Amino acid sequence: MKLTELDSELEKNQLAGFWKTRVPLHASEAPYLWKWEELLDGLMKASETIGIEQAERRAIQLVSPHLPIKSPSHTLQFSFSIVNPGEVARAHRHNMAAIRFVVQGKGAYTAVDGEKFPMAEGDLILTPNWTWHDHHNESEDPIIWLDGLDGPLIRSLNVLFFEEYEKPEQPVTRETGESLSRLGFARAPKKDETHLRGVPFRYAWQDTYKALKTMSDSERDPYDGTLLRYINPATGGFTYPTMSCEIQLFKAREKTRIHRHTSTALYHVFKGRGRTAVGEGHLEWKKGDSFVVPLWQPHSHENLSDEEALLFSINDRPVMEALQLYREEAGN
Ligand code: GTQ
Ligand code: FE2
Repeated sequence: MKLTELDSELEKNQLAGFWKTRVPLHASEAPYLWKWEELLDGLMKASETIGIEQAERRAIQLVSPHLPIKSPSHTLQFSFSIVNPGEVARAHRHNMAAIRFVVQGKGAYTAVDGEKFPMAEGDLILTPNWTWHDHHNESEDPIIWLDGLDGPLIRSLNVLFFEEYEKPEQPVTRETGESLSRLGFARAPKKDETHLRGVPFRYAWQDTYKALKTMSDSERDPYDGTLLRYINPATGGFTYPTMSCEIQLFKAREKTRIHRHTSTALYHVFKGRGRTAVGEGHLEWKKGDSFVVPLWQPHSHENLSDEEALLFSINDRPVMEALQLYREEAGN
């Protein structure tokens, strides 16, 4: 029998000979940077054009020109939301895990599973997978925050579920600050399985910044400067099983060494200006910009100013570690 005959016979029976197949290997992905000015312009126009009742969320997402999906990476996404004074973004839940990192404004709150979490610049608020959440702006000015989600990963697993709450707002059933009292201090680890998913929580900027400043004198990573992970306060592990949130500080003119790893990271510049070398090229960044460092691309960071620089980021390292796929290598 001829090989071509065999192949066509197999094809008719929904089969394929492995001799024909070349399994596609990892293809290197291109980095990309989104500038703050264009994004802010889009947000201002959206806040005039789109009513909050019209859009489930008034958010603008980052889209990589190098991917087949509308996303900045194949696992994680960034979008930016603007909520005007008096507006309520109605309650819903989904099994994408989400985070809010407040970029501009104050006097708003997100309600998560019955607790109000105040939002001001630099605060990080967690809404784990399947928790009810609605957003409120009680201040006189618009508020802008960064949404980080594991959406592309959840969609690629075809396991995305979504529910709208029966009313625009969920009832508040807990004291503000309750989660901090219950979880935010050292105590015996919880046995409760639901905590493995992550917990509703707020990391206040004041505390984050104090911790970073204290660390920066003593503990510095050669590849990441002074880096802080926002840990799940119930388990001491990653923020979520699908996503780690981190913030890092680079001192004036600090330059890191090159490495690469199998996790993908999305960055947002919270303060300062600098340059991240990725692969053959580099991304030059300043406050408000966002960028992606795709997996396995050698990269290093440099603070180009005489003041400190701060990068907030999310990455999919927890997934890579859980699947025994995490690998890291030093560069030259
Ligand atoms: O605020 O609940 O940017 O569910 C994307 C999906 C924001 C949100 C986004 C969401 C939200
Ligand atoms: Fe949501």
